[in-house]
Amino acid sequence: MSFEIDVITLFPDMLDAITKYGITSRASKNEIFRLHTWNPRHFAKDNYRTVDDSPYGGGPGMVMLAQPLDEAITHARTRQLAEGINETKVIYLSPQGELLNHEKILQLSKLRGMILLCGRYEGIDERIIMRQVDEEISIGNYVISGGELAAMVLIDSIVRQLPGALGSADSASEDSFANNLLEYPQYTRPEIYRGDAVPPILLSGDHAKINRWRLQQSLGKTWLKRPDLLDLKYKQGISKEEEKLLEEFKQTKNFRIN
Ligand code: 4FV
Repeated sequence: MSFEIDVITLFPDMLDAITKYGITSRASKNEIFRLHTWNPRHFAKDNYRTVDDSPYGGGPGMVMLAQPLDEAITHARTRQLAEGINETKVIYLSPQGELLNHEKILQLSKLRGMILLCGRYEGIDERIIMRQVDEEISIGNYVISGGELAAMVLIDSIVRQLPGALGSADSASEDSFANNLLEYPQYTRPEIYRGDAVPPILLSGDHAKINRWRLQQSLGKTWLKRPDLLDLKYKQGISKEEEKLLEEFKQTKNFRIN
């Protein structure tokens, strides 16, 4: 059963970045998910196939017209229903949306399908949000030129959670945000690079010690770089072992700092 994704966009070719490259391309070829795009311009009524107009009340820029979007979304719903998906979600990517995070991605990955609405210009007619949109999601508190890049961030992060999408080789990084810790440092050949050596513990073959070191590094890096995540970690619950490892790390750090 494929995860069905329909994307409403004026630039369908942008989605090639998902279907033609890397892990998402392989998952698409293996039908772990299926992507369909709908261009609102194909539903525009006039000869110029107009999809935007100036905002009522004045102001800069243009706003996307309701009708072409409404029809594109309706066609996407019809396709998903034909695939047996009765419960789809229409998600509008916008700066007004809920900030995307790992928890949200896990929740959405449990759906059977979703319809992603990509805005352009200043945004879309509010009546489409009222009539058709179930959720608004933002990838960050900044403005980009269109919803397509945000939609692809969402698709990529969800597809990685789908069974069979990740081969064993590329599974590790999943757990980091799963337990609110940053990833441990990674090293590969050569052992010495321009005078910098790989931490000897990683060459020891002692996997218990290596995992302990990696956990300590994840805790330490999170303490240094993302104390906000560490707060979530404490709320989620931190083990005695983890507390001890972090204290040890802080000692070495403080020792080095002073
Ligand atoms: C955005 C974000 C975003 C707003 C106007 C597209 C732009 C333009 N989408 N997370 N941040 N969208 O900036 O999702 O239409």
